[in-house]
Amino acid sequence: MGDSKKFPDSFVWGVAASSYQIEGAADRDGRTPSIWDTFSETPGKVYGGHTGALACEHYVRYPEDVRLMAQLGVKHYRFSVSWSRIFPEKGVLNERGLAFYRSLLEEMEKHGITPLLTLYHWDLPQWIQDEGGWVNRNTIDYYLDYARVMFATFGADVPIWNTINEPWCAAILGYGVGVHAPGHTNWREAIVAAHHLLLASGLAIREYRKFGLTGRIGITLNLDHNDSATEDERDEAARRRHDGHLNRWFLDPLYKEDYPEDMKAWYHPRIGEFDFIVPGDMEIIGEPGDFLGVNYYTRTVIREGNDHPVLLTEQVVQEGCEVTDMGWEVHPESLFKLLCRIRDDYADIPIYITENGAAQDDHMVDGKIEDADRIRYLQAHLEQALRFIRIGGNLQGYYLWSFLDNFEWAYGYGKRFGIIHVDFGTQIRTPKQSAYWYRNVMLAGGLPGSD
Ligand code: GBH
Repeated sequence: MGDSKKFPDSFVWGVAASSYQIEGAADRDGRTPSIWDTFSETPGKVYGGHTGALACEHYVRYPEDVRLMAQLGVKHYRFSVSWSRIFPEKGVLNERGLAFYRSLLEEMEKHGITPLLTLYHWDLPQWIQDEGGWVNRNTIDYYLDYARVMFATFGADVPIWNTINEPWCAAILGYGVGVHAPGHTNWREAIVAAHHLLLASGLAIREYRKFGLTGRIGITLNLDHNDSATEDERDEAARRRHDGHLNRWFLDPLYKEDYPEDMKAWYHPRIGEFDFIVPGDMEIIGEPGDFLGVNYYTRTVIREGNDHPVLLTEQVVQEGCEVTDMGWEVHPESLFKLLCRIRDDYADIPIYITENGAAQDDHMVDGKIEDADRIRYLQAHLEQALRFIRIGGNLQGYYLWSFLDNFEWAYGYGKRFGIIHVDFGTQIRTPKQSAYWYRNVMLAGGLPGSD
């Protein structure tokens, strides 16, 4: 491998996962149900009736998993904590929950793997949902109690923290579209929940600062680059609404301390007053984090239509565009455009790509688990990441989604994102060809091939 596609020496190469998607052990050591247990146990909500009750059994197999990471040369691991292991009931702190994450961190430390800890990756304790979940402003206080315990317990051992993973998914898919837990379909609830999630993140950043720790903390957003299906002004307006609800509704408050005016005007007749915004809130949301986490998977092409009842938009897949097993367009250049936009329209802040990857069903070829499409996807996206770095972009790391095949939310075990194959019958882990490819990339600190 030549040196021509090398990343900076300080670049963080990692893999990512989340608690509910891999841990299993749903009722071990005092854990109580999260909204994802409830949701996945509700008939008709998740493909095949799958649940995360067993998942990858990472809760007991974590030593093997961490060893496997180390064998592949992984130096950074982004994982999340199951909140209902820590606070299984109101006001009850569960030491056995903390003990699990202590053991996991010790195992990682032994193998020289640096953690990025996500506090919230969608598995809200059910007891909090019973009080209204993210629609109820009190949930922020419960979240801060939890965050403080985590900072106090693991602050010294964890150098990078994520407050919230993808508030758009948690709020919009959970409370507005209903395809994620808790499965509500009320757009006002969705927008209120989004506000509370952003507030919770801002307040957690403030709390973190009080601990006098030397690490970094930031939120992770799921963002896209979007194009209009045609040049028709109505389609272009639809694209702006899509962009407004997904990207600007989250980036504007974080970096401009306000929700976008055009979207407020669109929502107002549909959801009512914005009386859930209390004076002072926007300042808290604008509390600067140390970095922005970006999860990027696909570009979206939008036109006016009736698929989306609130936005009056429709999504199309551009003819001839390659898609992954999720049906999502493979569009690496849009990652570059998105990164440039963050820098140009918002802030020149450090960015970590906290997730990027592809769903692909794999197959055996000559005793190897072949996933050439995934390798091409990863290579192409990392090339665009490098392109951004080369024009001076402040991109500092990349966490590949995902380490293991896992519980893919509403798709259950039907979609595989892992670079490690998991046989969910035997729990046997087998590296796919992409895992060996990524090992070489991490080892070389750059991509194969020359410009
Ligand atoms: C992430 O969310 C999650 O953080 C992670 O847990 C999950 O396993 C992973 O992605 C893979 O799904 O409009 O149909 O073109 C991803 C958020 C939101 C990204 C919807 C793609 C557009 C899909 N996704 N988005 S589509």
